Amino acid sequence: MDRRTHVSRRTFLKGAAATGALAGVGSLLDFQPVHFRHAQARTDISTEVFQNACPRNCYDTCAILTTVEDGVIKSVTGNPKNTYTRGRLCVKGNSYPRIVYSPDRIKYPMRQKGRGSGNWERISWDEAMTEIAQKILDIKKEYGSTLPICLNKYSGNFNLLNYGIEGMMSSIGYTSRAAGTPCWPAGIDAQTFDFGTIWNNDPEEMVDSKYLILWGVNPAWCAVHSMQIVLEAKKRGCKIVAIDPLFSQTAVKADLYLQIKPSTDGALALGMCRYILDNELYDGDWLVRNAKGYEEFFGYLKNNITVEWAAEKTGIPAKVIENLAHEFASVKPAGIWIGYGMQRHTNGGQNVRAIDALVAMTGNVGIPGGGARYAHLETWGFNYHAMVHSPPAGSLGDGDRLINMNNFAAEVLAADEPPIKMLWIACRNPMAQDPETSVMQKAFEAMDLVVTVDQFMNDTVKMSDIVLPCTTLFESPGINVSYWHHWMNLNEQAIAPMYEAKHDVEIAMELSKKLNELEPGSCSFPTDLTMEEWLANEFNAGIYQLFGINDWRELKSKGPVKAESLKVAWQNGRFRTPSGKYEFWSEEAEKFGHHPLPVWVEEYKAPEKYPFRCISPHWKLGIHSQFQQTDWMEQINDKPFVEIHPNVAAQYGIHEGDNVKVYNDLGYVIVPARITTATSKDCVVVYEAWYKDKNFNINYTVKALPADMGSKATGMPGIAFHDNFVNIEKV
Ligand SMILES: Nc1nc2c(c(=O)[nH]1)N[C@H]1C(S)=C(S)[C@@H](COP(=O)(O)OP(=O)(O)OC[C@H]3O[C@@H](n4cnc5c(=O)[nH]c(N)nc54)[C@H](O)[C@@H]3O)O[C@H]1N2
Ligand SMILES: Nc1nc2c(c(=O)[nH]1)N[C@H]1C(S)=C(S)[C@@H](COP(=O)(O)OP(=O)(O)OC[C@H]3O[C@@H](n4cnc5c(=O)[nH]c(N)nc54)[C@H](O)[C@@H]3O)O[C@H]1N2
Ligand SMILES: [Mo]
Repeated sequence: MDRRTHVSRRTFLKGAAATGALAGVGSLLDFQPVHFRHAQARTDISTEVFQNACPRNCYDTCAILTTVEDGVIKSVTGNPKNTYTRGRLCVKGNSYPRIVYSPDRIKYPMRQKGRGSGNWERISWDEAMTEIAQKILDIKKEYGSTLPICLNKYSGNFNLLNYGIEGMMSSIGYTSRAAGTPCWPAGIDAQTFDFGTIWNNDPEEMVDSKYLILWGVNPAWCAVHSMQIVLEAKKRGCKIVAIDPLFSQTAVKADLYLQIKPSTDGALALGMCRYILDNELYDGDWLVRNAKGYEEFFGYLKNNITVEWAAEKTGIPAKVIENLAHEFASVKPAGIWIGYGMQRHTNGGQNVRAIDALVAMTGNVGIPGGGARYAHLETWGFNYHAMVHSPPAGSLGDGDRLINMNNFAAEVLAADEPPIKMLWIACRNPMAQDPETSVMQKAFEAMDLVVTVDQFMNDTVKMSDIVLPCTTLFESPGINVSYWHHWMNLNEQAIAPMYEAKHDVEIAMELSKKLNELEPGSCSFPTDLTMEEWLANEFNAGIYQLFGINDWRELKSKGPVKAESLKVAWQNGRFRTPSGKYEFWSEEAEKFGHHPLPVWVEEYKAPEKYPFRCISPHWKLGIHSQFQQTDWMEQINDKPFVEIHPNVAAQYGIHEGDNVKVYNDLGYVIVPARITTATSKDCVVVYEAWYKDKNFNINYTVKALPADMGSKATGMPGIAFHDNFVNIEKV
């Protein structure tokens, strides 16, 4: 599921010479880029600073300043004009030059003789385009349809122009599409039932919170700029509580850490609600003015929930739950940041609804410093000109065929009439990031042609027939907004494309040219726009008004701009639910097969054979399969590992560094042990990531188990990555 489609179609969609150049890191203190001595001695150097925008699928979506000397990137740093980025980048961002100038980059189009063989040969762009275009036309002839062609694209690059990949597919006819998202859909549906959509307060005003619960979220690694804000709030007297099964780096910094049993967050929130109800600590005025169905919710609490029960479910003592509820309801503004990690469960959506209820019941919605903060798409109202295209005249069929991204492999294999024969993969690494890797392998093996567009030889590229090299953010222009903060960042082209790399939209234009050359009229994707024209076509009056500009070119001198009017979500009390109120009772939820109220839904339990829950959260030194393979990261982080509690390790005779097999019916990984009390006796932890040249992927053990929610907003349910049960043994 792409971010865009939440906004528009809610129903289903959203040079070689410089290799090895020394690339420095901007000073974190004064924002001045570090220059190298040998460079400073020269007098004929042209130095320019460009604005760039980190396009990763990350809360922080940073504004970057890039110093370029004689066409070579010398340093990157955060852009201080964006007060969220505040002049600093994360460890990954600071390492960007190592991505750009990595000797491992895919440099030109290549064809592999035998998928997975490693037997690659260089081919020209023209050869690549001819082979791909011919295959598309052959498929159309054989099946009378382009449905055997399937696109799988997601979050490798959220530059608005990258939606041109979807546009290219639409331009050849009706195709099969990976729909849904592995990321955040259960929580989106939950908030859609409660509020009508997702919309979080400006994270920069979190400094005004008096009480902040970080619930299943790890900003110390996954949103480092927000962690600064959390710490500033703490300095100003805000109490910080972290709720997580793991003693994360975020939890380390909190005033109070509660180690909750995974997937029982709804029980904790409902237990707190019951205490608040019994002690009349709720905000009755707010409820009367703004809420629908709170009486029914109160009735549910009285009949079904007790604090003692919540203590039993969550493993958190009743007294602690009472104290937490008391404090949360007695201080205003109090806010909760609901993470994406906590909703990757079979009851994840319901648990988010229960937390929303706690925030609403205490009148913390619509106020600065408060809120049930999850995400937003309020700044995403672009034209999607690159994305929205009609199929060529005379195309057969009546629409795209949707393949659940969260069960992609099995659905690709099962697709019939017509079957799926060709995959186009861009901004995605399904061989590493998706569940049931062995089934994914089979799906790839069943194809006639797999084309992957990427920068590095990752697990998916290894299983492709043709790989096409794409530019990094520094080599093509773009525009980026965030699903968390309220800024818009322009991305300028800072250097010429490396080697033979092209932007995905340029690749789409090339393919369109070739298709029309071979069969006139077979592709409707425009072929004559410059990248700046593609960019200009994304803007409209609404976006200009929201960001207070008249033309996107102003960003070149002005720098990043912020949508100030969005600051406090739901302040006007007009919710986007069917009733216009905050809905404790949601008929919309009922329509999607859920209880209309935020109720407790039992968590997925460990089967006897596999007693440990394997949590596979996000890692600080990479974002999914990106960054970790670079030289700087490898120096500080050369191998994956499994975290095991000392008692469990003792029971299994495992010592620090021993190789451990983490396995279940689906598959296994063998990784060294790290023994730590950061995890509980019930959980082991393996961070999801791609390590270069290492046969490692925790998703071999992960089942394509759906989360409870996601279908309303994204067309497909989310995925319960953290309801993964395994056993361990020393090998
Ligand atoms: N460095 C870095 N930054 C990133 C990313 C990355 O890979 N690396 N990924 C980006 C993306 S795509 C996303 S979606 C976000 C993710 O951002 P987060 O949601 O912050 O990250 P996760 O690691 O998925 O999960 C956060 C926490 O949820 C906890 N958790 C798991 N199950 C439960 C549960 O049942 N209850 C509770 N209370 N907690 C639970 C995990 O232990 C983990 O500590 O970060 C973005 N930023
Ligand atoms: N076990 C487990 N698995 C998970 C998760 C988890 O918590 N646990 N988290 C899930 C989540 S939240 C998410 S969001 C997904 C992310 O899954 P993906 O979207 O697949 O994530 P990435 O690895 O960030 O990006 C995929 C590829 O895009 C490439 N790329 C970068 N820029 C460009 C570009 O401009 N063009 C093209 N064509 N390619 C580019 C990168 O090199 C990379 O190989 O993973 C999910 N997988
Ligand atoms: Mo994600």
